[in-house]
Amino acid sequence: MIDLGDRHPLDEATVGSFRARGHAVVRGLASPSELAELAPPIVELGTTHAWDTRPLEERDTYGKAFLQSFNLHRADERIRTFVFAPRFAEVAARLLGVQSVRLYHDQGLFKEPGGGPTPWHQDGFYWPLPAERMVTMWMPLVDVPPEIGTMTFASGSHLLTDLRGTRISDESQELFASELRARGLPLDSHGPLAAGDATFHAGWVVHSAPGNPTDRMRPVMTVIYVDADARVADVIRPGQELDHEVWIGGLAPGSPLGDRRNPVLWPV
Ligand SMILES: O=C(O)CCC(=O)C(=O)O
Repeated sequence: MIDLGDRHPLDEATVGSFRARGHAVVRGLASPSELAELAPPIVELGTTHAWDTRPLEERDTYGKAFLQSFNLHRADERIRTFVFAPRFAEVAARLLGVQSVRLYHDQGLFKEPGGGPTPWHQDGFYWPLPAERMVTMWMPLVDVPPEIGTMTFASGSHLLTDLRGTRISDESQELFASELRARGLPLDSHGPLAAGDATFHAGWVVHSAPGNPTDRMRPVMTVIYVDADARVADVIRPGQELDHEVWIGGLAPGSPLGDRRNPVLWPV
């Protein structure tokens, strides 16, 4: 029985890179034998539980970027093992520099054959929480060669915090592209990733991903972590209402998070 309960070595350079650039890669975070057991249910439910399964050509830019499925850990014990992995959560806590992290939510992000690019955006736009205390783990479940496309990050953009962008769309692409050009921030990616490698990105880092011109699906599983002591934002902004309701149960502004929806994943 796989439990992913051990600690993964993390060097200071990786932590330093995350803090300075807003993203880092952690190679070999899950092993091939672990993924052989845990990835199949994610790959299956990531498509059958996707919220928008209309044909690609009927979807907007956001919808074309990926099949998106939420909180799959509730549907399958093996996916729960993956999402609740102390090994992954401990890395998230160390990168954030906090004692303890909770689950915000998980999501499958499957870029389909012929799927479109993921426009530039900041995740924090959607989150009714302090995004500077949040991090996403993004783990491909198959090897991801350059032509399928991993993410590109505007290094250091997380330090600018809220750039007052907009939801993921053609508009966010244009807005951030010109903002990044004006600021001259370096654009970095981590090259090809193997199944079980993971990138971690900060809640305010501006990021994007190219489209998938191949005939292969790009199944990626993500887990979003939040500092366990973080409180609900004082103001729930337009664009955050859905997340506020669905992921934290509409808790009042300024409230601490609860264990039922947002369980502590580290320490166990
Ligand atoms: O998977 C992608 O294409 C983009 C993922 C992303 O934007 C995220 O995880 O915040």
